[in-house]
Amino acid sequence: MIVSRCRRCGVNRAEVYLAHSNLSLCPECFTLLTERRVRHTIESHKMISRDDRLGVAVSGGKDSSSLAYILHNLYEKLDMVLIYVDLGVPEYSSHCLKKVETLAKMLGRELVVYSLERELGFTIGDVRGTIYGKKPCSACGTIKRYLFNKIAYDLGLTKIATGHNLDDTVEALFNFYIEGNVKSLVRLRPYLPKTHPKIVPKIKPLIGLTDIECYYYAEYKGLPIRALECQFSKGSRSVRRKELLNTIVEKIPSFKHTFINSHYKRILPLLEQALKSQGQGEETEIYDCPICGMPTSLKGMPCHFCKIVNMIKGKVEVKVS
Ligand code: Q46
Ligand code: ZN
Repeated sequence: MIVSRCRRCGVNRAEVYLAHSNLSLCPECFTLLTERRVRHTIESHKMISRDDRLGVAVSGGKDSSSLAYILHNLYEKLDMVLIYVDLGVPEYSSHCLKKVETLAKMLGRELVVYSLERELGFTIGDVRGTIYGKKPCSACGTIKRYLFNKIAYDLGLTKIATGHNLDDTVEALFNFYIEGNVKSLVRLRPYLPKTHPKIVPKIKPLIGLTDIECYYYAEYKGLPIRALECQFSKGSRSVRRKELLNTIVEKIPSFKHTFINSHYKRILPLLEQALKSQGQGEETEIYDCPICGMPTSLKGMPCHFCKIVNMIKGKVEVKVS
């Protein structure tokens, strides 16, 4: 029997094959290299500084759990809290909560839990039946983005780290290219700096790691990760797009890496220039939401979050925070 040895240490048995770089690695070398790659992403984009107070958005999934674990190990002295938004999805949300509680204990880090039901009196399932139709996912994205920012702002945190990885980013870019959504293509970045006093900068340290790399990392480190999927994720467009992109990777292993590199190095600078020459730079006007006071691009109107809350108010009785 031929046992392939790890290409890095040459001693241990290789268990992980990274097709994009044609590397076979043992678990130890794989986890070490993964951490180095994340550190490289963080340093090359100057994502974290010593005096940061970091919020890590956790969901109980492989990506955000790996992210919290890697950040904890790389920056042990950094002030860091985990933030979990409980969406009230039956069975799933309480299952995920247990996983993030275990993770927080394992790391000895504080966990802040925000329950939609407790704080606002509704669950994500109540979004169905409004203009969002049967799938609450796009409203869910808006709600989570708003709440992570609001919670971090209220806690005085200086940055929010999310577990968006390479697969998530390529899927989103692919979608924006198809839609011709130039503004979103320009806005989707590994590091979103502060553009308003109430907007907390966002960082994506896992942007260079694939889904499968995050999965292996979490497995090898024995991290508590959820075994259930959200009931609303079935058949979602983003899942179907990811499946489609994976069929390309079967034929061209480096496809996602090449795609993201071409976008950030070659295409993005041209798109930025084009927008500027049309007088549509990245800076959009920001206004205060008349309901919650948080920043919004909508002049004289409630922000997207408050709009969703108002919509649900028509269906169920909602506590006004
Ligand atoms: S949690 Fe929310 Fe996902 Fe559930 S409702 Fe859809 S977006 S599927 S990451
Ligand atoms: Zn608002």
